[in-house]
Amino acid sequence: MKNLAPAIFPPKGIGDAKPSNKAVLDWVHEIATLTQPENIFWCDGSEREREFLITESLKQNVLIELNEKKVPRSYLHRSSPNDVARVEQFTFVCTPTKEEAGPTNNWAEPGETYAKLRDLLSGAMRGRTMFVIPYMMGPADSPLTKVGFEITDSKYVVLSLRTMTRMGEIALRRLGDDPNAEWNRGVHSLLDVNPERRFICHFPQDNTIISVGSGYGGNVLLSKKCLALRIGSYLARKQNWMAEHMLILGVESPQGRKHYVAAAFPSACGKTNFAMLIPPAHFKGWKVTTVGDDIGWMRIRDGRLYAVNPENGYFGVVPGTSHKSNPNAMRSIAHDTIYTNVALTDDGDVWWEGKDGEPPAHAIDWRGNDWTPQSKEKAAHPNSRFTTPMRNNPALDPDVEKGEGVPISAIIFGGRRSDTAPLVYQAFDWNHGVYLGATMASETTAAATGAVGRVRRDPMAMLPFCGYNIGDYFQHWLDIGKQLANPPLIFNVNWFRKGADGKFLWPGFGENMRVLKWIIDRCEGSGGALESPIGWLPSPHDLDLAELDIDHNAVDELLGLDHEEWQKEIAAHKEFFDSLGGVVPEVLQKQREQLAAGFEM
Ligand code: OXD
Ligand code: MN
Repeated sequence: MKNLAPAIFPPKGIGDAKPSNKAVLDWVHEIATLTQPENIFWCDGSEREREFLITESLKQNVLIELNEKKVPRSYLHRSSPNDVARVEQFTFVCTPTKEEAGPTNNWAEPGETYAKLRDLLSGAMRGRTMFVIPYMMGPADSPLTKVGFEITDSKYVVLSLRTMTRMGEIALRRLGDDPNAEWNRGVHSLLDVNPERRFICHFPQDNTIISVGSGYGGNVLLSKKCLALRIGSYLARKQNWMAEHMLILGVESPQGRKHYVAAAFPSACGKTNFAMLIPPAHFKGWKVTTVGDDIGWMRIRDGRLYAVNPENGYFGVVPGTSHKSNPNAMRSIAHDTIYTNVALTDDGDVWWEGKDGEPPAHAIDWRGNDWTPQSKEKAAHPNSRFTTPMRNNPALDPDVEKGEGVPISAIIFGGRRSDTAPLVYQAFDWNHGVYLGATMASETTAAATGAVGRVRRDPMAMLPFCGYNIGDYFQHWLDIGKQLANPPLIFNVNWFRKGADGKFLWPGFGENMRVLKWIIDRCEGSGGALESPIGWLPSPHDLDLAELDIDHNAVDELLGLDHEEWQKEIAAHKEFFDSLGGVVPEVLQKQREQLAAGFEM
């Protein structure tokens, strides 16, 4: 086997932050006995450690240094061309019974899967360094915060995790010495980065994740999709909270009134852009701030939902990011960023499709080949990513570290739909909102391997991330609603509707503020709306469209309901529910019947 991650030997004082919790030590010992690493590197998250790992990564070509003047303290990483996205077909939920994993997950029997993974991991770290990374998800003083450990043989994972999580001492302190404390066990090995030996396996009952054969972020930064969502959602149901694939943002009016909103959109549908939105000139004095761009953990407090962002950084899609589409993201990734699979210019800068300015006359593409604007290949992979600390974001919300979280006024669901779904509408109540989430659909993107542009149902944007039976997940949403005296209002948005000419009808990006403003108005009881079979719809004059260059017909189309499209849509809801094989709660089946009846009148 080609040695992909040769061992490194740190100088004294680095790599020796051994935790004292006996349960952790026993587990590390067990994994080391199995994988046979050359040495064990106990990470502490310090600056010295970072410098050492960067130096070693540069030597071993795990990272390429970028031009210090253009992108200070930033690096480029190229993953294997066979390993550039999440692999949903090789992602497993290993619960004792298939029913617990439910109809939307790949299920594998835990005993057999452990045995298979043990075989694959046996001796897998020979000649390599095994890193043990303690990390914490959530603010230091939040009751929702969780501790995890990731064992990995990838320096890229260590360096990325120190951006994406609160890593090192802080996590060890939070865990303490109680051998029965709750913590997540994560094991990752690159193996030989072979798609045939690539498995991302979750054992919710054991709070354990084992990921092998990949070096791509979504498969290997186990804090993120694996812990914060798949295992997180399982724990959330058990412990009566919610782990959701949601951005969280704050909106403050010129008068200083502030609301927080959480929004679930499928992967690569603009969550980061929405979370960092800059209101257009017309909304002078309005401010949008970011709590999180991908994951929200929410709990009930005083009859309301309060949310924290468990992450510490952003792992966002690069292509299309520009000063026009997302100035705050551009500022965030201007320094201290790890880029994965973008193009490298001759002067050591990074480039991608959709970046401001002219393409460079020559670059090295994401695969490491020469590239010119005449090349047929893309310079950056469509799912190329940035890993950047949230503190780089100029619009970071001041309450991002608040342990109690931020109170959520509205939940927004959304997808990428060329037709059918209007720009925005509001659910009649919580249960109807759960139905909107449960029947969400979106055209697929490059965030996962497979066909792009196919409409698929993606309930609450959690299809690839719900760690248990989706029917129980829907029921959990309904049960949470019953406990909320002041539930958030629920909305559905679609920035992506197209006209007959195939062009987007809505300008999107900063202009989405106009939709957000209507949502906030509704939360404050002031915005107008018309009752329709699908929910409360704004009429054109309910939206503030002043100073927006948009055709009246386009607005009518954006807010219109096409009966034929909706008949098809409702039939698709039924087909989807039927495909889940009887797990959908009766309340949601009733919602569908009511919706269908609305179109028969
Ligand atoms: C992500 C994803 O990386 O959803 O956030 O795929
Ligand atoms: Mn995501």
